[in-house]
Amino acid sequence: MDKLQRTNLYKQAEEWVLEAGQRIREKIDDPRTIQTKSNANDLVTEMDQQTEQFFAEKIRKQYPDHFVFGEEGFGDDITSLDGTIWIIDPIDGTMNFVHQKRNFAISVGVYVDGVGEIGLIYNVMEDTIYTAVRGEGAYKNHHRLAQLPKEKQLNQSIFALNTTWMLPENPYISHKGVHDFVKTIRSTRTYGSAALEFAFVAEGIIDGYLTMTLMPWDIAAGVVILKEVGGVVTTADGQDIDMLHQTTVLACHPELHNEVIENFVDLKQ
Ligand code: 2AM
Ligand code: CA
Repeated sequence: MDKLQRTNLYKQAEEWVLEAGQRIREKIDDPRTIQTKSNANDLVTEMDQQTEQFFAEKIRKQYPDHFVFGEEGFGDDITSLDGTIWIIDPIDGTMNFVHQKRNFAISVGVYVDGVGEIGLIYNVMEDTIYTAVRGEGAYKNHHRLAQLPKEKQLNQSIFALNTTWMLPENPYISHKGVHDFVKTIRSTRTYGSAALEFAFVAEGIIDGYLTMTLMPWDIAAGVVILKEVGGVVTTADGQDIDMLHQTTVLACHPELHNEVIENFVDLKQ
């Protein structure tokens, strides 16, 4: 994909993301149909489904050779990253959408043969859009985001961290490691939308995000955006991210990455 194709695709993707967001805002106070998926706290609403359908229909009509990889199942059955794939979370932070009617995002990443080319994260109720095209920097509301600062110390850092990773019985990460980590860093935040947590690392208002169970659609856009400002994204133990399956994630300032993995991340499996 050349630069012009990337730019045109980005413009189209942004138009659809903004339109989808507008539709959600218009219906934000409508009665909701709330169902659960993998567990009682894994929520989905008719709005998640309608929004993913909106994208799937637009993409299939305009780009019949592209694939759709989405959370709610209206996309294709994706088993490889070959070709052009739109990796879509129609509402990232569904629990926030349901309980708070804010603090959720539309997340769209476009990958070509496994390379993240375009990322868009739209904080719908705040009407704030984070965007990036590979190699051309990252933007918030079309203003270029600064590169992450050259130096950063862990004891002056804020990390996004879901508080459930602090529970001793969590099946993913050793309690001692997380405990020591939380005591070492300056503070933690939990926003409840992985996409927004990535966007905030890219914006430099938090310094990292450590989490254990994300899906490709939660992170596809965020990876593209964060890399453009010099951030590093791997699994929690420093491996390359697998954009087809559930994964752990450490997304952070490059100065902190090794230190976090070596001193604090002790995975249970
Ligand atoms: P979602 O709202 O799209 O489900 C909350 O900490 C973050 O984790 C949100 O981005 C949420 O995405 C994601 N998340 C919640 N439950 C998840 C699950 N079972 N698998 C993968 N991601 C999940
Ligand atoms: Ca979702």
